[in-house]
Formats: sequence, structure tokens, C-alpha cells
Amino acid sequence: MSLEIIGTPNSNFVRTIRMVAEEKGVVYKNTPEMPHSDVIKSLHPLGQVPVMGHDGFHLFESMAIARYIDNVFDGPALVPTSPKAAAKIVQWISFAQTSVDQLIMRQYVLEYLFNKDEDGNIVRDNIDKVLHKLSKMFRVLDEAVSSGYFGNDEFSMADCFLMPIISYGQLFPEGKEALESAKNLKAYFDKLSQRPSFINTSA
Ligand SMILES: N[C@@H](CCC(=O)N[C@@H](CS)C(=O)NCC(=O)O)C(=O)O
Repeated sequence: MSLEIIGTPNSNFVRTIRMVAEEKGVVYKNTPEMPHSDVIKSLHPLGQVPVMGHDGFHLFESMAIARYIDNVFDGPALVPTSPKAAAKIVQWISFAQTSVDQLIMRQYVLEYLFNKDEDGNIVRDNIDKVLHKLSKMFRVLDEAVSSGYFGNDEFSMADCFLMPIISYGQLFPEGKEALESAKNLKAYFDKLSQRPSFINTSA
């Protein structure tokens, strides 16, 4: 049974899925397709990554992929079995996949990486516009990891969603400063950065 994770390793969501596979101890192949490539467009209606292939079965949407890998393969369960505990983990995954990703990746990191004015400089106004929300989000996340992991007191799938986003956010000055001021989040990030699943998936 061969698992293929399709999508450029630079994508935070591709890294999430790779972290899930690594945590489960599943051997996988990462095929580094860019969003909107012909291959991706044939597998995802909006041309987004990641996409998963497993013995001819294809899936898109990182939560669906992560839960499939967790359920189908041996290895430590990444979502608890009790309905309430599981719902809490799914709550934080959904929060990371929507609100956290939207703000930190789409409105902040991608702005630094890809949106340049005609002189090739970042568009300072666009970054300044999100700084208030960015500080608030780092405070929210600081509280959410106060038990040691994301919304939990042990490692779970939710950490695979959050770590790649924080990792990107702290590469830029305001994100780095916000992380330094969020003591729980900084300790969390430093601790989880040591996990093989994180180290082995750096792009
Ligand atoms: N909801 C999707 C979002 C995936 C997503 O936003 N992927 C980005 C790369 S990190 C992408 O493909 N962007 C290109 C686009 O949206 O057109 C998921 O969770 O898998």
C-alpha cells in the first residue's frame, strides 16, 4: 500500500500531511507539484495542494487527508477516541486550517513572499493593516498551547496543522517579535521543532 502526498513541500498544508505521515511512521512519497499544475488540476477542483493518492484512491482537503492517514495506517492515534476529546482536537484543527492559516499565511507570510510593488519592494501598507490582528492571534495561540500542546496536554494532529504555520510566521520581523512575546507559544514552538516529524519535513 503506497502513500503519495502530492504538492510542493513549501506548502504549509503539504507539510502538515507529511508530519502526520511521519508521526504515524508511514513510508510515503512526496510528489512536489505546484498548485494549478495540470496534475493538481486533474485531482482538485480548485487546483490546490495537498492531494493524496493511496492505491488509486485520491483525496483533497488536508483535514480529510490527515484523518484518512490516521485511521487507515498503524501507528499512534493522532486524534483521541473519546467523542468530546476528539471534537476538541477537530475544533483546533479547523481553527488552524481556517482562521490561523488565513491570517498568518495568506495575509502576512504570502504578502512578504509574493506581493511586491513595481520597484520590487513589499507593500508596507498591506502588512501594517494585519499587524493588530496578528498580535491578537499570537495571544490567542499562546493561551491555546498553555497545556503544552495545541488545545491539549499531549501531541495530536492539531499540532501538525499549527507548527508549519508558526514556522513560516516567525520568519518575518513582526511574526518573530510576536512569537518572542508569547512565552507559552515560544516554548511550544521550540519543543516541537525538535520532533523528527518537523525536522524531516523542512522544505
Ligand atoms: N482547504 C485547503 C486549503 C489548501 C491550500 O490553501 N493550499 C494552498 C497551498 S498551502 C494552495 O494550493 N494555494 C493555491 C490556491 O489557493 O490557488 C486544505 O486544507 O487542503
